Amino acid sequence: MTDLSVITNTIIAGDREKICGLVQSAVDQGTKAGEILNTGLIAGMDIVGEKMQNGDMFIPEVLMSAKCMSDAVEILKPMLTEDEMSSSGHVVIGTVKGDLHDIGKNLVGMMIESSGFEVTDLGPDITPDAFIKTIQEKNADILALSALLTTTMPMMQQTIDALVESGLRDKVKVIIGGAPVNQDFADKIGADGYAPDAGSASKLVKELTA
Ligand code: B12
Repeated sequence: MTDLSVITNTIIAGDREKICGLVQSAVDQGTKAGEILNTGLIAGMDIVGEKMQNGDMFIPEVLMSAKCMSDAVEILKPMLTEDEMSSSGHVVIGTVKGDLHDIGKNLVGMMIESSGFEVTDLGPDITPDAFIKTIQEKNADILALSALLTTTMPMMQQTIDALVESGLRDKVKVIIGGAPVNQDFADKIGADGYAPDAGSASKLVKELTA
């Protein structure tokens, strides 16, 4: 039987050369795809998230781990049953209108996806209407908004206001992040949560959907 802690450690190390071979050999030895995913891979990304939060891992390393995770999931996908594939919830993420910064938002999306959620990433410069349309289409549980400019922070408020007007506010939790925003601002605009980095963002999403 494969020792899944080796897969967990390879995810943490972000070793893309090794991960696919290890996952394939676990499959060949009869380990169930769902077990490899949960006990090996997701467990690794959970630790990556904690390490990022504590300042023990930095963005380039986290990106390598997230890429490792995607490679491994590609191998497992055809073998996962519908039940094992079922996600913990659907997250719509984007950078608000007027703001083209997307590096941090991409990382947050990858971390959330790696922890077992379905993610629809709309990209940067997204209007409130586009967010609302996608939330309806995907029946999303969480809306994650990013802003990197002080001038686009008010667009987060406008997006939440539009959500209230559309009647969807009670159906979806809103989280925000980005360098100029903080917990006080999140409280002020009526968001449900704020996280300072991608590791804590995926933890926050889990808490809000628990
Ligand atoms: C890269 C960059 C750009 C690139 C963006 C490329 C891209 N594809 O993203 C380009 C060159 C396009 C750019 C343009 C501009 N930029 Co710029 N840019 C930066 C820079 C150097 C890095 C940003 C970054 O990617 N950081 C790395 C990521 C990983 O960190 P992060 O974004 O903070 O994300 C983390 C957290 O904040 C959090 N997070 C982020 N989003 C979310 C969302 C949720 C839901 C959660 C929970 C958490 C979360 O998790 C992330 C991962 O841990 C910053 C300076 C800086 N050091 O931050 C300036 C900076 C943000 N830019 C700035 C400015 C002024 C501009 C321009 C106006 C410049 C100009 N005069 O044209 C334009 C604006 C264009 C526009 N309309 O958006 C200013 C903003 C000042 C302010 N307070 O408003 C900064 C701070 C530079 C400065 N010191 O002046 N920029």
